[in-house]
Amino acid sequence: MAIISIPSSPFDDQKPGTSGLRKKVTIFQQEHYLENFVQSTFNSLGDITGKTLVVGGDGRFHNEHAVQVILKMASANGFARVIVGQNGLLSTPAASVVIRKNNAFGGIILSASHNPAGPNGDFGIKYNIGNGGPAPENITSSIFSNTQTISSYLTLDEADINLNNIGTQQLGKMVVDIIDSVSDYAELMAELFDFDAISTLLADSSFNMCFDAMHAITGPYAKEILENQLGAKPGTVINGTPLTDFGGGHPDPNLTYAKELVDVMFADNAPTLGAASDGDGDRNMILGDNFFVTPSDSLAIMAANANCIPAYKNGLSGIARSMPTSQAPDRVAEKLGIECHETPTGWKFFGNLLDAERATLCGEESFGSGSNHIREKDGLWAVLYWLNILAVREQSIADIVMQHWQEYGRNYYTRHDYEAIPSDIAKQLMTELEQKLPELVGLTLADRTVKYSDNFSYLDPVDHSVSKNQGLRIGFEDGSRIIFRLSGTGTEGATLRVYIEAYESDPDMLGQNTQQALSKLINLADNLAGITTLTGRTEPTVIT
Ligand code: VG1
Ligand code: CO
Repeated sequence: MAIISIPSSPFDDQKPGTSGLRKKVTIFQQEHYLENFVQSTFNSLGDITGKTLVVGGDGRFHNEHAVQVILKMASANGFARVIVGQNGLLSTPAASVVIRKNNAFGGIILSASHNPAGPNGDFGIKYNIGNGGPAPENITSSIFSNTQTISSYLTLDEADINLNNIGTQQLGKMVVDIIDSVSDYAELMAELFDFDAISTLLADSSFNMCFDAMHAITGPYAKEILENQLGAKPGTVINGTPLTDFGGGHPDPNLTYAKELVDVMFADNAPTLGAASDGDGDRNMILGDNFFVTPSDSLAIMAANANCIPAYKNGLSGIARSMPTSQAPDRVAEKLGIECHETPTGWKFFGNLLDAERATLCGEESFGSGSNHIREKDGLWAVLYWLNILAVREQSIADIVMQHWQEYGRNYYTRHDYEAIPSDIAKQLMTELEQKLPELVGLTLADRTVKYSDNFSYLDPVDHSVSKNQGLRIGFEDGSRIIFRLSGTGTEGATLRVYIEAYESDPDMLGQNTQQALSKLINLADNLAGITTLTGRTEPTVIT
């Protein structure tokens, strides 16, 4: 049993993005590539001797190999204990639960989330800190600088351990605890929600539900909680067995990629509730019978109905949303008289607000919502939240949403993604647009007056750190907005995201088709940024 130091040299492409380092599997398979990133992470954490680390991933191709590599390196670097999900599996929210429950020093999560998997797909790795949330920018920048100077890493000259056996094993001087991947998470859900009321709802013969796990990590969690514990009909969870290539699909719960579920929910005699989660279990899509709930509306409605949920019925301290998320939650915060925060994209920016109890609920337009129960977004949690609302209100999802619009007005909202455009063209588009921004203020465009146009910069109210270049915004006097960002999770060329929002309070105008209601702003976005001219694309790859 020897600790060995392996000489290595830097890779120049290990800068963490919105949520850790994501690359093609083939990139991760290069000799020393994963090891360099793991050692650079450990080197960024100060003294780790004697500490506890949590490790797990979404089960995609390369997951198990990566877990074995990390275990040996953790032992060689001095960790005293590593807690691992059985077979190396932990959904992202479950990893956050396990870190918090065990007061671990931190955790490593292996996932490329909603990106496709398999030998030709993507892989990813990220570090979470002791509060259970994604490492903040000071740590991710330090990891990146360490990757640029690394010259060796530490590991053990040892055989792989058996990840299937729940219980304790020894690896060098380090203890490895293999735990059930689901039970800690399921226990926490039972504390937050009214499981009795949800069970009664699910037992009602007129209530049907379909949950699409998209062949990814949420399957075992959803089957245990929805079917075994809450008594949902067997078969409620579809595509519930995790596969290393996610069945060849794109595990992104939206109207385009969750097609099987969408077909079920937009048919005659559709179930009352449809839901899906992503590759690593932190996203959610909520559908009613022939009805789609926009994620931004979902956050607003969850906040407005917090009184239905045991864990939140005593009130919310605040709501936080990412900048491109629609302003629908702001109206609820205003009515509740609570704080409302606008952060850059990515869950890492919510951690400080949650820790300081300045936000209870958080959300992003990208099908993510969560609360102070952990420090990650949480797909199944959101589904249970909606189930709990339905159990209390005994109305259809469409009725609940439409009633919300009647009360607060409707924020029409859409996101247009242009995937895999050449990186230099994407950069040119953003640079030219940014140069134009100062001239736009005061102009009348698409029948609206431009109030501000800038590159969003965030001042964290808790630690006063500043994050610049978080997206180009054009805001109008009437509250409408157009936002442009480049994705920080894609692995092929660049992905341009255009977010468009307009507020409508006229009760007769609440039932329009979203794309039609926003058509003038959509055209304006194309004209201002020259999307068609520069990219040659006449329509987005994905519309959500
Ligand atoms: C996307 C989403 C962002 C989300 C991130 C990670 O980032 O827009 O809201 O936090 O993915 O989600 P980007 O930089 O590609 O826009 V997940 O489910 O990958 O952990
Ligand atoms: Co995810």
